[in-house]
Amino acid sequence: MSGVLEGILGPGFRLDHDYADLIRRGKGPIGTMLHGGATPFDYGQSYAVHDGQIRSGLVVVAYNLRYVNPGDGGFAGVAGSHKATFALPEDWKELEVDPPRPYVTPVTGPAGTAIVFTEAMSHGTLPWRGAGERRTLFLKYNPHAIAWSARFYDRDRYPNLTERQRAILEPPNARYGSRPTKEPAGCPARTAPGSRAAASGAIVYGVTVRNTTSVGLDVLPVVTAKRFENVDPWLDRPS
Ligand SMILES: O=C(O)CCC(=O)C(=O)O
Repeated sequence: MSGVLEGILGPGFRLDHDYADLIRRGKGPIGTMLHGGATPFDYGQSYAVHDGQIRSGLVVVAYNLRYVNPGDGGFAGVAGSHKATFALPEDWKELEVDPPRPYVTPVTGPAGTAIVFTEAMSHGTLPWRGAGERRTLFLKYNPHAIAWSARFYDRDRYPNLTERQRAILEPPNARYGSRPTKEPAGCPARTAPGSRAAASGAIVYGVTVRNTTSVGLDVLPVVTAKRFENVDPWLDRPS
């Protein structure tokens, strides 16, 4: 996963904030309105392609801790809207409607699926109709100099972090060479192969990540799905 994030956010990307959502039925904690979107322009939630390379502001990795089947609801996005130059009309945004919006694509997947999307894409939460609870972990990442959240991680609260994990929790700044909080330059080496996590795929808070679905981060005007058999284990808890 760190390779995917590095490719989009550049070296030195940072974890901006994280939370877990649990939905029993119907609307989730943030309601059912589409939000995000590339227009009006917002540095923190922007999307661009430069020299053939995708660049983005806030990028989300949402881990399904439970199965999300077709018709269950949950995450959905408007494919291609990360490149929109006109704002989505207000009366197109409510997702609790019947029939469903034809321009909204639900993203489903088994427990362990990681959905990667840019906040520059119009997206939201469809009402939950699944058999059990919807349980999702959200980890939201930024380029090194940008913050969405006004609160930063206190790295000293987590004494067993690797250098790599400390670098990812660093507050926003230019990452210039001589700054006082300097971590190893650029992107430090990844966790050595052969670790507990590398042996089993990545373990993220106890979830084995096998499928990664990438939405809105491709250069095609469609929602695409990518599969990664092995993802980097840097998110694993230090043992
Ligand atoms: O999956 C969801 O519930 C939507 C999440 C969302 O809208 C967000 O992370 O901004």
